[in-house]
Amino acid sequence: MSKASVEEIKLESQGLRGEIAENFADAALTHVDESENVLLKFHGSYQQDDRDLRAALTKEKKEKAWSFMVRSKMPGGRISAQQWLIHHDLCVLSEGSLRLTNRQGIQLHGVLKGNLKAVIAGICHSGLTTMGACGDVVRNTMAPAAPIKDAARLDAQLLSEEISQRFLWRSSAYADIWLDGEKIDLDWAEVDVNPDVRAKTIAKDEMAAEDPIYGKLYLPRKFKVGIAIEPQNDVDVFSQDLGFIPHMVDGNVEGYTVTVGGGFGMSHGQLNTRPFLAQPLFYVKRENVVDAAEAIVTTQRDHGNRTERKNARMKYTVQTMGIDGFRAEVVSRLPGIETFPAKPLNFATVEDNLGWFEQGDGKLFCAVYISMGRLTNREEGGPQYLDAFNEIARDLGLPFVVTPNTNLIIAEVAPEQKAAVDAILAKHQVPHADGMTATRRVAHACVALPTCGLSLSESERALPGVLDEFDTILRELGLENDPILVRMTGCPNGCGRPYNADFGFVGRAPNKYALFVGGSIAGDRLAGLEQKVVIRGDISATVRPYLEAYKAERTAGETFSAWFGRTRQNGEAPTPEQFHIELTERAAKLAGAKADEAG
Ligand code: SRM
Ligand code: SF4
Repeated sequence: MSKASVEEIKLESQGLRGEIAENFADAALTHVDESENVLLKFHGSYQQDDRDLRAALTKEKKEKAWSFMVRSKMPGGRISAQQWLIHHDLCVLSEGSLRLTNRQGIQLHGVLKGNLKAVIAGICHSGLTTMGACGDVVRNTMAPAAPIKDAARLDAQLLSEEISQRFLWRSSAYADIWLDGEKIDLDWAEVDVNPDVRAKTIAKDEMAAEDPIYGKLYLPRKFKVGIAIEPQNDVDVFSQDLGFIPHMVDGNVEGYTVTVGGGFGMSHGQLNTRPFLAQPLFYVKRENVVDAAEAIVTTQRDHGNRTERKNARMKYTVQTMGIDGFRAEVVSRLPGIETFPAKPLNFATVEDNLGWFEQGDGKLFCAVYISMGRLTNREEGGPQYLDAFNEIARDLGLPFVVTPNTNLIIAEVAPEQKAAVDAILAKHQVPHADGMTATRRVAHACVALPTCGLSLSESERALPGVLDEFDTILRELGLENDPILVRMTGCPNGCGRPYNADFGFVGRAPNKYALFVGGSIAGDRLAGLEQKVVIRGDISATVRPYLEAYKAERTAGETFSAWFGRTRQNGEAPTPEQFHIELTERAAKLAGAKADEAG
């Protein structure tokens, strides 16, 4: 679909309504038109087909095995026990698993067309929403996962809810199509939510003729917001279009440093597309933060590229305008609001802290490792994830938090409930992360096959096996406790955030990955393309020399990221421009060269 046509579909959609309702009313249709699929994304769903079956069905001249992915949106990943139970029950209308996403949402896959309305309505009745989970709008706002009750974290969560509320799209289409026009109060979470900012599905009486922020064309492209608290960068703030980092004065949040222009999508070999890390824009006082967000979003709305979707993300707008030009434009949209120079930022890790911790209010939380974020009941002794969390929600009434590394936190645990939580986890064979290598604990893969229509290779189904191989080498070298960030994606779109990892595997064909090395466990440095093609079977042999060199050359306590920066990058992280030159030169050098030549 050409870019112009997406813009046209939005323009003519009458508030993102299109003919979705008509398509869904027609039970004879197994799937929807492509233009309705474009609009459906704004409602939080993607039409997909089972790629495992595609070739056989094509051969048999049968139509694709169509279904829908549904994405729930939860600012800061917060979900109450009741909301969890509803999601759990909705599994029966899907292929049977819940997939935690690395933007702290939840996806159901394999929902048949006839069940989509029930699933979306069910999620809304739980008090969450799918509205704006996908599409050219502000997506789920990320916030630090750990439910620690300190001023910084409480404010970060509150801010994520304020941003979510401000940037919901305004049209009755959502309620009309999925909820029979009914208005539903959305209760984002039960954990420390300020009642004043509880979001609402937009009802008819709140309708504007045209969306007050998005207009008729919405944004040129998806838009992602994350809030991080130093030194833990769990939300990967530099990968976000828009990031916020709080600054504390006398124990309270005085304001936030604002970063702009991060984003990871790129296309192999298309040198006008590439990942960027966000740059500091300015610092604003707390009371002005959401207005500053709106000024940035509307700057992107008005200046983003609407003719070429590949270059439509805000990262390109920032590059085109220059950070100073972009800042000047944003500031001009903030009359009467003072902005200040950004504060220095210092992050140490993108990891989740797994295991039991105190919340600071007498209660505890337990962060549980979930392999690739996929919650199923594994057979034959594997973890019964679905049963375990269902039981914890149902019998103990405890809420959860989805982390940006697709793990799950059991929150608000009273000390006397700890033993019961541990017993349920043990009963359902949910492993504690204690014995795992530090690399496995932080690794992530995007969904890819069989549901993702864009995947070029396996990712979620491949990384566990790759990690087995990493584990063998790491244990052999005595590096099992060194956090080395390994991320994988099934295509260059970068959903698994591979471009700032120590090792990023980016799918380019079945069993073939481009290898990026040299990002940072802190999430603040881009990796460079090291090898254009690594065959799946050669991954061990390819990474071993790096790990051996790290083992031999590292100084006491030096992380892999720090070692790589010191020895391979002259102690300097590559700037985005250097990364681009690297990629360009290497890509040129590699053109026509042997597939396994190092770039
Ligand atoms: Fe993503 C598209 C899955 C986080 C960059 N992403 C997709 C789609 C919807 C495929 C499609 O367009 O048909 C994937 C659905 C697969 C499936 O079957 O479920 C998909 N993305 C995911 C998730 C589920 C991966 C995961 O392992 O958790 C994440 C959902 C997050 C959420 O709850 O909203 C997910 N996607 C990301 C991230 C990471 C992040 O946001 O922190 C990125 C890189 C950061 C960025 O946006 O730059 C990311 N996804 C993309 C892109 C490339 C965007 C670009 O600027 O070029 C696409 C393709 C597109 O938009 O055209 C994409
Ligand atoms: Fe699909 Fe590519 Fe995203 Fe993986 S990175 S989920 S393959 S779009």
